[in-house]
Amino acid sequence: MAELRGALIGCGFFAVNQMHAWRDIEGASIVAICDRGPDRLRIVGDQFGITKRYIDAAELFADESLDFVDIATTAPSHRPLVEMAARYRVPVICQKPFAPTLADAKAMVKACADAGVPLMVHENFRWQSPIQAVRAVLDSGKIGTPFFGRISFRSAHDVFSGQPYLAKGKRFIIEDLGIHSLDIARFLLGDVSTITTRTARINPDIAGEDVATMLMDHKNGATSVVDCSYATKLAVEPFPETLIEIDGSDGTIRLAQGYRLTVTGKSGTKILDVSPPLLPWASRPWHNIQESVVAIQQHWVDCLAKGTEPATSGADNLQTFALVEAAYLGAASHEPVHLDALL
Ligand code: NAD
Ligand code: 89Y
Repeated sequence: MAELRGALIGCGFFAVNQMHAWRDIEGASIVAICDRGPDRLRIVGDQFGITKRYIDAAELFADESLDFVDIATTAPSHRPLVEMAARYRVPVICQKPFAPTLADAKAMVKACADAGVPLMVHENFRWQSPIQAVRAVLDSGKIGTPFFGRISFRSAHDVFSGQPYLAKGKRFIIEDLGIHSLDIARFLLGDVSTITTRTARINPDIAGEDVATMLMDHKNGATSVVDCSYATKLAVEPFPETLIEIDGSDGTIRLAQGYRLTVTGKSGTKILDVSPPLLPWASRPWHNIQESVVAIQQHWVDCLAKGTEPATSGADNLQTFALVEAAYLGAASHEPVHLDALL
């Protein structure tokens, strides 16, 4: 099959990982880039040898013949850019958070569905190899039927120096990081019927919440706790590890700090090192996230080749995004929120 021709829109902090990953992936390459900021356009264009550069996404779509577009801008621009891709019938990947609101997210899914255009949200955390290892244990049946889960991300890593906009929004940790943890909870334990949320802001220098604790009822009867914090100072900083506990009818799974996976089943306990590989262009501690970028982008290329729906399609991501919206509603009201009322 001929190599897919892609364009990347948004050449900021995280897009560099996506550009590295596209270089590693077989079957696709980035032929043009776009950023409304000339400096970022030049820096990323020069770093990756891309000569076709656009300041305006409309000109990119009008001039280029593309097999897909990869949107790596922040949320406010996602809806107009995804709808533009749909108008030009160009398959589209969109970074998380998918949109500023659930109403926008639903409109974006509809625009792509109506145009017959594949849409994947770059929801990459579930593609981290330690998380995939947990999923594989569940699939093996070793712990039986899961009835409890805890998905935990607690850190004091300074994320604001690389992503200063995170300090300014009224919404912070649920929309930015918790969205990944909520998606992992869905990936491991299935869709959710009800969520109860408490939040706090510990860091006085930011506008949004930096601590969130969420209790969820999954439709299959399991209960989970999703907790995240950027105000947790630990002896050994775990960023960006997601720690997981799952209890099942026949055993337990523990993904502990240092990528140590302990599985206890009927035949005893096994301890595995599920550390992600350090790719040649990656840097610690981001290598866990960086590897998952390669995995999700390869998944996109495979899905386009086979004509199958990506695991984190726009439609799938509405379920994760609805949890974000429900968490903020519940944090404000101190009441449980039923997901069916939002979807
Ligand atoms: P950033 O601000 O560093 O970069 C965004 C870039 O997009 C900027 O250079 C900006 O000029 C450009 N841009 C914005 N609107 C545009 C438009 N309409 N047309 C062209 N260019 C436009 O942001 P970032 O930190 O790289 O984050 C980008 C997205 O990636 C965010 O949604 C963030 O949540 C997400 N992110 C994801 C992960 C992950 O693991 N999935 C990690 C970090 C960030
Ligand atoms: O933006 C966030 C993400 O998606 O992963 C980690 C992060 O960069 C900071 O919380």
